[in-house]
Amino acid sequence: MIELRINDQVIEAAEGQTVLEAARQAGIYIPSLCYSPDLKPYGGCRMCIVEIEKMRGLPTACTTPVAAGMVIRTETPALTDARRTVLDLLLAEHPLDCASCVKDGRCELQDAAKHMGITVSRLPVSARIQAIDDSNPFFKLDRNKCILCARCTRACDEITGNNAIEIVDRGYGSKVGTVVDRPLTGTNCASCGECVTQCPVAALVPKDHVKPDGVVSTVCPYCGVGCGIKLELSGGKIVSVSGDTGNPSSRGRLCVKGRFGIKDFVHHADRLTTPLLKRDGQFVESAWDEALEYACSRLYQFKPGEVAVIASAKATNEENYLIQKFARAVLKTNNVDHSARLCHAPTVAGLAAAFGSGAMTNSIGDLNQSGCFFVLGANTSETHPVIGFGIKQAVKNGAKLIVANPVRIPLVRYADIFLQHHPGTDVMLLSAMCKIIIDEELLDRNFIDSRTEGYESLAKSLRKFDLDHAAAVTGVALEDIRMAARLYAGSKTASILYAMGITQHRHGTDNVSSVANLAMLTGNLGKPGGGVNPLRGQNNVQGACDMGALPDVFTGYQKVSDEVAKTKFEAAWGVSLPSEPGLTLLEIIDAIDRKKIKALYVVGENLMLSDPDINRLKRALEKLELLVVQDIFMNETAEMAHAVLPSTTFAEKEGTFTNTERRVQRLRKAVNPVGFSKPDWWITAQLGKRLCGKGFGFSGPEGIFEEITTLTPSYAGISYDRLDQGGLQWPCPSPSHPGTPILYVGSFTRGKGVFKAVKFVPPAELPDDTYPFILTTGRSLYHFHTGTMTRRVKGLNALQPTETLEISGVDASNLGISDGESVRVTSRRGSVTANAVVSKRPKPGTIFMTFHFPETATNILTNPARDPVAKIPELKVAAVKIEKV
Ligand SMILES: Nc1nc2c(c(=O)[nH]1)N[C@H]1C(S)=C(S)[C@@H](COP(=O)(O)OP(=O)(O)OC[C@H]3O[C@@H](n4cnc5c(=O)[nH]c(N)nc54)[C@H](O)[C@@H]3O)O[C@H]1N2
Ligand SMILES: Nc1nc2c(c(=O)[nH]1)N[C@H]1C(S)=C(S)[C@@H](COP(=O)(O)OP(=O)(O)OC[C@H]3O[C@@H](n4cnc5c(=O)[nH]c(N)nc54)[C@H](O)[C@@H]3O)O[C@H]1N2
Ligand code: SF4
Ligand code: SF4
Ligand code: SF4
Ligand SMILES: [Mo]
Repeated sequence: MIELRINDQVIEAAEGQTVLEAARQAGIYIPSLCYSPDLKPYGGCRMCIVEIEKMRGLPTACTTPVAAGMVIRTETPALTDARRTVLDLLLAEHPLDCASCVKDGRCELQDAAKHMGITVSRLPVSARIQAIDDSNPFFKLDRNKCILCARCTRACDEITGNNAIEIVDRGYGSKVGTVVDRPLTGTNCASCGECVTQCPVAALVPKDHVKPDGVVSTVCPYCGVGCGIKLELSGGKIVSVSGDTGNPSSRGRLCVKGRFGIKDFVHHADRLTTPLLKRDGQFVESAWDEALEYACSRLYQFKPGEVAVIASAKATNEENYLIQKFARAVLKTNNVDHSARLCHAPTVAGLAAAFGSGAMTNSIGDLNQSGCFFVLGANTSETHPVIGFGIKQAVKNGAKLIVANPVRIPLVRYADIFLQHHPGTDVMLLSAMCKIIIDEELLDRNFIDSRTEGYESLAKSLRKFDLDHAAAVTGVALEDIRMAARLYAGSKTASILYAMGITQHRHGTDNVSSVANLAMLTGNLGKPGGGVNPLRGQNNVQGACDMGALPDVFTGYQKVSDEVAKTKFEAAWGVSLPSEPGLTLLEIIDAIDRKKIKALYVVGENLMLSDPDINRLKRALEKLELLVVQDIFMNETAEMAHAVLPSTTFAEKEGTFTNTERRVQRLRKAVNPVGFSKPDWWITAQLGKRLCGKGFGFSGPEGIFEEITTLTPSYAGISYDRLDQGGLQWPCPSPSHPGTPILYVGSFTRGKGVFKAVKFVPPAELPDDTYPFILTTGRSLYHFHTGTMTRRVKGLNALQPTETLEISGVDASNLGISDGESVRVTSRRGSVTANAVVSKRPKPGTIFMTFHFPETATNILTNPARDPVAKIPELKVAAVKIEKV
């Protein structure tokens, strides 16, 4: 700390701070307009000028670093005069209708004018009127109110990396512009609203602003980034959302879904408000007591092997803990699984084999220390947008980027190398990279010798590996693979980020092993900026796995087949437990189809749209004697249920989520439950109490969390009290442990990391004469999975109203299909109809669809062929034909 003097007041400041920051910290107001703590100093508006002894002129406080002994004055006649001139110019162009402006009371121009006692400009007021851009459904750009501070354009550049807007033209004509003056929605604007947050005036404002009367800090319910959000409330309802700058994972950043996609679904009229029981094919409303009694009396009739439970990656840790406890302790079955099976099951299996545990090794915050990113099978800027911001920033600051994806995703714009390989050929691609690294001796000998085992078997397996064959199979030029290998291995630190393009294959576990091989060969583990980073998908899929909502493990991946673990849980729960691992999600469906499993309890998962081969799934579910679904909406799965139990959303409950970087974070209740809906933990506890009597007498999530920590070594040191100070990353074994931002520093969970020789297995279906195209599936920025939440958000529907089948220009013209035309896609399992979009994104021969639209149920087409280890289905490759309709 250093001392300086501002207006005769001695203040302390940290070295590296600017004069403006030091003054603000000491409570001294210096008017400013272009300054934002989130952006690089700019010195553009010249409102924050100060006088500094021994310095010439009037330097801007926002660009001047503090120095020991500085003597600064912030209010002198010269300063007032210069600021007045700036304000005169701005106010001459700015309508002075403060009283009717949505920014009244929160406007930095108003603050500055008030501070100076100014209400009108001394200059003639301009009569210029500029058109308003209200193309975006969530916010509008009114250039009449713009003061050209460039905070929005800098945010779009420095924070999001999107560069959808910039200040164009100079002098009087300068304005916030877009590419060829298009409306914002016609640009690559991602509707994240970071620009809106930055605007100091009312030039960029949300369209439906309501002044909040309260605010609650919690966590975004969409993806695994786990951004901190502030729910802003009025009259007991959410009216807006802002980013929580104190959250270490997101530091205030949000994407469109977190910022604008919440209130509409939470307060939607379609929310389930009361339990429903099916009578003569129709749902009738029922009281909780009756519905719970029905579910329990029916569940009671089945033997342990005849029931299964699906937990929810959308629900809290506490809820998932209770769900698996209910399955194991009450129903006496390990048949409990959840959507992680469709998602990162190969990660859990493959990384556990290589390292001893399977989770993201590094933290979101250390990505900026990476010299090179290898993003494969992940569309980060659309599916983990706030992590995408970080990658784009790092690349702008000099980091290298390799993208491997059959589809030209938005990140490719920033990539040094783009490998557009055929779907399902990642083992070939990664093996080729490993081979090149070994042959060219680009490996980290030291790391291999001291920290790993099995290198020889990998090296041996690659000795005869044919690189030209790999190029042919992947469809990528060998030179490009070579460049990628050299770039990745040649960087001081390199970070692999991967997701569903790697896992959702019948060889998903092999893919993950190959990724682990590559990272170990180059010593990219256990250090900042490195790592193997599986980006976990759902808001709490990491937590649902940690809580043992899986058929083979209790909490913290303690095996159900391990006598010691079983005995521990039996003692804690006071019951005897089954030791045979249960069935996985698709095995449960198989067993239902064979009428072996007769009753299913589904919490927060919409199987009827998210599982592969829906036609067959539907036939299976129709055979169930009992289907109980617990959800916030009547989804396609709930339609088939005998009983539907209404639960509350994240905004109506307490608990914890664990995000992709293993950070356990607190949720806080912001609004009251709608109707008679109840939090999932309460519902499951009621079922447990009625069926078993003991072990479910919790009065709230905190008590459940305490039980979790006593049974789960990696969570043992975490408590609600500690979480109130900010999230903690597991492993956190004791109350004084600070949590673990980077895994495997010094050693792996299993001691040494182990290489695995991997053999290439092609996808289960390859194109042939009847089904000549490969369908690959995934996500778009604006919708989430089966759409129950985002399809109920008006603005998100406006941005993406329907399914789009993306097809390359070559394929479209061969088939005579034009842009926007309706086509029928058929696989061996069924057909759907969708609108074709002729697109530069997919590789010729490959088409891309999402699975966000019930009216176009893409999973009718997908292949249930599954990975022998992780049992994940091949959602990323199905052979299809396309016909005009
Ligand atoms: N907007 C939005 N965000 C989400 C979600 C959402 O539904 N919507 N869901 C969340 C969840 S649960 C998850 S799991 C994540 C998923 O996040 P991602 O995995 O990033 O998303 P996907 O679109 O499923 O697939 C990623 C990419 O894999 C590519 N791909 C297809 N086949 C192959 C292949 O064979 N090899 C390689 N290397 N790539 C291939 C696809 O072209 C696609 O770009 O997103 C999370 N975030
Ligand atoms: N073709 C294809 N299929 C895929 C994928 C793919 O890439 N391609 N990806 C797969 C992947 S990675 C995933 S993760 C799955 C996702 O599959 P699902 O998990 O089935 O998809 P969601 O639509 O997220 O369903 C979550 C359900 O939880 C409900 N919900 C939300 N909050 C709560 C809550 O607090 N409590 C309760 N009880 N319910 C709640 C929602 O209304 C919704 O019905 O899809 C898989 N399916
Ligand atoms: S909403 Fe986001 S992407 Fe669009 S202009 Fe603003 S900052 Fe840029
Ligand atoms: S729109 Fe707002 S943030 Fe952007 S330049 Fe104008 S005043 Fe500044
Ligand atoms: S990046 Fe994910 S967690 Fe963050 S706001 Fe967007 S959807 Fe929510
Ligand atoms: Mo997922």
